[in-house]
Amino acid sequence: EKQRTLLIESASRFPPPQGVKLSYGTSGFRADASILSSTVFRVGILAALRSIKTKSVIGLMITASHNQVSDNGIKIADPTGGMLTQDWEPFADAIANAIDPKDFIQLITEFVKKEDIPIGGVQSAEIYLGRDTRPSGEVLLEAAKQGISSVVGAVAIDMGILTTPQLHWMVRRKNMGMKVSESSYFEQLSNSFRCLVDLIPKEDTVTSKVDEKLIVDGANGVGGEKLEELKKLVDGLIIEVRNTGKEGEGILNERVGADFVQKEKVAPLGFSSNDVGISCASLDGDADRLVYFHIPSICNMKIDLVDGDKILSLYSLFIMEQLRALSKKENSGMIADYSVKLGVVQTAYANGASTEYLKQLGLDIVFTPTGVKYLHEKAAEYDIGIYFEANGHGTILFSEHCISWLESRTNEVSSTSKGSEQHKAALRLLAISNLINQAVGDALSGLLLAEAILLHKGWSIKRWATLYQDLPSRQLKVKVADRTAVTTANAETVVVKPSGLQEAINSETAKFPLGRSFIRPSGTEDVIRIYAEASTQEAADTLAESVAEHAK
Ligand code: 16G
Ligand code: ZN
Repeated sequence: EKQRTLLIESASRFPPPQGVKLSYGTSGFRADASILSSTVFRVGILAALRSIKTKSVIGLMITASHNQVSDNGIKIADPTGGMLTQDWEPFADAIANAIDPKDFIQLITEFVKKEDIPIGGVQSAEIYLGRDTRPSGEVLLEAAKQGISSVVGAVAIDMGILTTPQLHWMVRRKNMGMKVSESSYFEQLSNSFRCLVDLIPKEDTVTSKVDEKLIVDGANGVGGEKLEELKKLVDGLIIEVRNTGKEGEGILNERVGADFVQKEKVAPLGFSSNDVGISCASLDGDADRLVYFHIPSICNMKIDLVDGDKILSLYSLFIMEQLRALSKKENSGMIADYSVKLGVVQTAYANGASTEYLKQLGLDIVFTPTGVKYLHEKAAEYDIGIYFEANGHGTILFSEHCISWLESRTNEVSSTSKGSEQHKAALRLLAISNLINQAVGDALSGLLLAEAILLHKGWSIKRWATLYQDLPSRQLKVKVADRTAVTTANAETVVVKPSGLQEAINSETAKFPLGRSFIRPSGTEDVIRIYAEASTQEAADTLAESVAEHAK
């Protein structure tokens, strides 16, 4: 009863917006910040319930990632640090859209009963709050806090301004019983990076010139400022951060950031012909995406893009090399007694040339629909699962079994095999598991891993970019009244509804050598997205346009 009064009272301070329908989607709730207070308040309540139910810390991140600065959003981190379990999404949608306060209270009452959540019992709730640098973040933070404190026994802990992956990392770590702070995050990343660098064979002759420095575009968001912190702890890398979002440097995500760079294939603002040939990287607004690029010529600002697919390829190659070293018999007699199941997860957006390359490496490749929750879940089925979206979101997951096996490999070595290639390979894989964020894709840890591998291999970004040649591709979107009219199957590669559309796409695609095209409803805006690739840019453009005509 006390709980009920508390909810009614606080809910009245956050009236929901009229005439908008919100959906939790692939990236939580996202909208213009001015209409989000009630949603964030309600998600605060949901997070408290989730925390009581799971007896764990839950995370709430206030961010709209690569969206324009006037937008904001909110996303839940589950106990493992991953995305909110999909069975709670309908409840999130329902409470966000309940206009009448009575309906709202009733939805909560019913859900609490159905899920058997012991509110007001011994189980308290703890929620970690993070936000990016958006000016609307503070007001929304307050709304989240009020939502949380309207559930009896729930406590909000403000972790301050963070990248999305930092918050997910903290939630995961806390629930593993470890101490949590931002400095422990930076320490873990920089220590494991150093470990990888120390394991680089000294005698190896460097075949090509390694890049002297890396310039990073921070999208004028939270990532740049965090990278400035992190780089102080990292020896052996020269990193120059641009678009840090400091006064006068530019606007969040406006012609900057990983999303812009990957979609437009041009250099972000703040880069000029002085940067030709230098290794560059771009983060998105909340630093959970990473792409690399270099500017090949002073004539224009077109870039040679190293996207998520190529980052995935670099990681895969390096991990395969380590696994191969581990399974080699050496004099020590130490042999791999278990074969590590390595898998790669991509989406339909993966460039066809990347998939071809990975196949040639002999890798097991699977496809899922777009959205981190799908890729992550699939990757978790392997001993080592690597997933990436072409847009630069991805990470590497290590199973517990694999980690303990690697640990035993490194511990039980006799003096003769210490320093052996096998021993080093196991140490490298362990360092990777510590460096790369196990909760979610993380641009900062991803960047340190890419840099460590490049140093190890003595590769420049130009060398990396030539691993394979991307097929020319084109992305378009068409605005539609109802994007749910289109449904797809087979990891979004086949249109199911409306009927006949897939046949039309097939006949367009057949006209072009190496042609491939698919359409899907966006999970984040009211559009249908079109992707096409073919052997030439003109062909990819034409294919995309003709498929778009059918989608209208
Ligand atoms: C969100 C997803 C991202 C996906 C993108 C697609 C998460 C954390 N983020 O940003 O993975 O690539 O949506 O957007 O899942 P779209 O559906 O509008 O094409
Ligand atoms: Zn993001």
